[in-house]
Amino acid sequence: MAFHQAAPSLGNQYDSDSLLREYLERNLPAELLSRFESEYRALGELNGGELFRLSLADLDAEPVHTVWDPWGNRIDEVEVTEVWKRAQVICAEHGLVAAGYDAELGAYARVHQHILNYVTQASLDTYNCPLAMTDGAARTLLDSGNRALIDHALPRLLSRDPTTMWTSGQWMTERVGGSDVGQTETIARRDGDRWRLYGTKWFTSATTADMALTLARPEGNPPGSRGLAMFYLELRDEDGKLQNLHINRLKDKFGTRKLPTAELTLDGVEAIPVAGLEGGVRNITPMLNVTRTWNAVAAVLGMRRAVALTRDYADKREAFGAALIEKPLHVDTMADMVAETQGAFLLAFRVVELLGRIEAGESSESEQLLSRLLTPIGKLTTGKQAVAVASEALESFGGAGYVNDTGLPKLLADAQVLPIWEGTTNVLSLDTLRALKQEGVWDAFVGEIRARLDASTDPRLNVAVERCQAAVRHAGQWLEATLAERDLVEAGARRFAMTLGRATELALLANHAQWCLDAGKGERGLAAARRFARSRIDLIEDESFMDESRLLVD
Ligand code: MFK
Repeated sequence: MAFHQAAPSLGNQYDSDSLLREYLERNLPAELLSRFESEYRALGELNGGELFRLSLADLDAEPVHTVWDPWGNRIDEVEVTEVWKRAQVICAEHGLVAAGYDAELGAYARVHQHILNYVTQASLDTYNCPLAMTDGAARTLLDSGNRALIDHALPRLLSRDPTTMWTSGQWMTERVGGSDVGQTETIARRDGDRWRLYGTKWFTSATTADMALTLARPEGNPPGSRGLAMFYLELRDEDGKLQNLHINRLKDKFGTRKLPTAELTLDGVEAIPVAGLEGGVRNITPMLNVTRTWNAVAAVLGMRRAVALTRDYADKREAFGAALIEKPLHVDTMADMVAETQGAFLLAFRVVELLGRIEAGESSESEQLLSRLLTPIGKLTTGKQAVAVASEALESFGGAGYVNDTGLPKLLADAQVLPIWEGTTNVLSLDTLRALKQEGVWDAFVGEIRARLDASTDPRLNVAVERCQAAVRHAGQWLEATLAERDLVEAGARRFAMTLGRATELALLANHAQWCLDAGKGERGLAAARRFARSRIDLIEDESFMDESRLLVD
């Protein structure tokens, strides 16, 4: 009989994740872990089993936009896929958004929420996008202090009942401005005591939302981001019809194809100013910081999925007389993927921890400053790692990794959005510099690194400690020397931000390795820290190197 290769499969995505379980034992109070562990395990089972199979069976399905009904009425209905219908129920019932606001969990609400996220989403076809935006909208409304909107929308956004839970969109991108949001052309016009919006939104996720936060310029306001206001709107009227809003088309994207991202025309849609009639970009930044945190966790859960599939296949696939797992070169390649994934995990969850502590009112000033810096750094660093690890995972399957109906190319296509949306790597590198303008941010960062390295005392961790210290020292010197030189600091911003990101991951890995050694968890953490230490941490180059950039591109 002809040979047929067994496909990769997954087990329980909670039980098989030793880093996750170590992290929880270390960071979640025992009482909370024992309360939630069975839920994590059940979701991990669903994720690696039934939902994984469903997502493969549903691979070709895509959202369908129906513009007209049979009688010529414009309806703009969007039918989502089976996985998304299932995801709506699972995510509401398990409180994927609500858990982050569970006051009873105090500073741990965000960690609990993002563990739920991490153990479910890899099989849910980018349903984390509407969850992230819903969470961001809840945070932004709360921060705005707009009592009427909070009372009206929050119970719906935080509902655990799939029949009543709302999701929110985040409509910021226009034809003129994806990164440079200040160019927004949408106009807000008074209509009696109401406001109506007129304009086109070029990328909007997800069109199935119930409400959205968006930016528009009240007529007569000055240009630029300060002249924008943040508006709240509901997409449908009481009869469920889109109100003065057209879906022009769904985007034909490289990845995240289950996510109905649309171009919209706002043709007088009624909207409510959330927090005054200016300062819209500043007012919407809580949303950006929440969704950037989700982005970092999305990167990590995607990397974890890529590694899990690669690892399973290494047992099943034989070449040159043995299973791939017996091949030293394959093992070396996979070990790099694992070390990158573990570093990214610890950075993403550090960002999550800080968010939870701040929101619970339990953070120090230094933690608040650190959070402002690590949020963009976490997003930009993990986004790039996710693409690299997904690409390596595809290669580990040889030709099968390049064949669409194996479901494997989707890993890469879906990862590729992570460094793009919610701020590209370069925009977030500039945001890192913006964050560092605030006094005390650099000291907070250095303090975090020092504390992690001081606790990493095993001599086998010296390589990690020394390389991390050297990278942070170099980054500090570079910042001091170039901060006054606008072009130079901008040119080096990505190298600088990535260096901070990789150095933070290394410090967290070393610290985690030490904990594992002390807690009798073995030497896997040690191996991850030592391997990561040997990758490039310090990416900063000198002025003459940077000067040659233009020579190359002209
Ligand atoms: C699965 C996980 C994720 C799923 C979600 C996917 C949803 C996808 C939908 C989207 O992709 S939505 C589009 C996302 N778009 C962006 O992320 C925009 C990227 N561009 C930026 O982030 C720019 O840096 C920015 C638009 C913010 C620049 O705006 P400005 O107005 O030209 O810059 P400016 O003047 O420095 O900042 C305005 C104010 O905001 C300043 O405060 P003040 O007015 O008090 O001076 C800044 O300090 C403040 N600010 C900017 N970024 C901030 C911030 N404050 C806190 N945190 C930040 N990150």
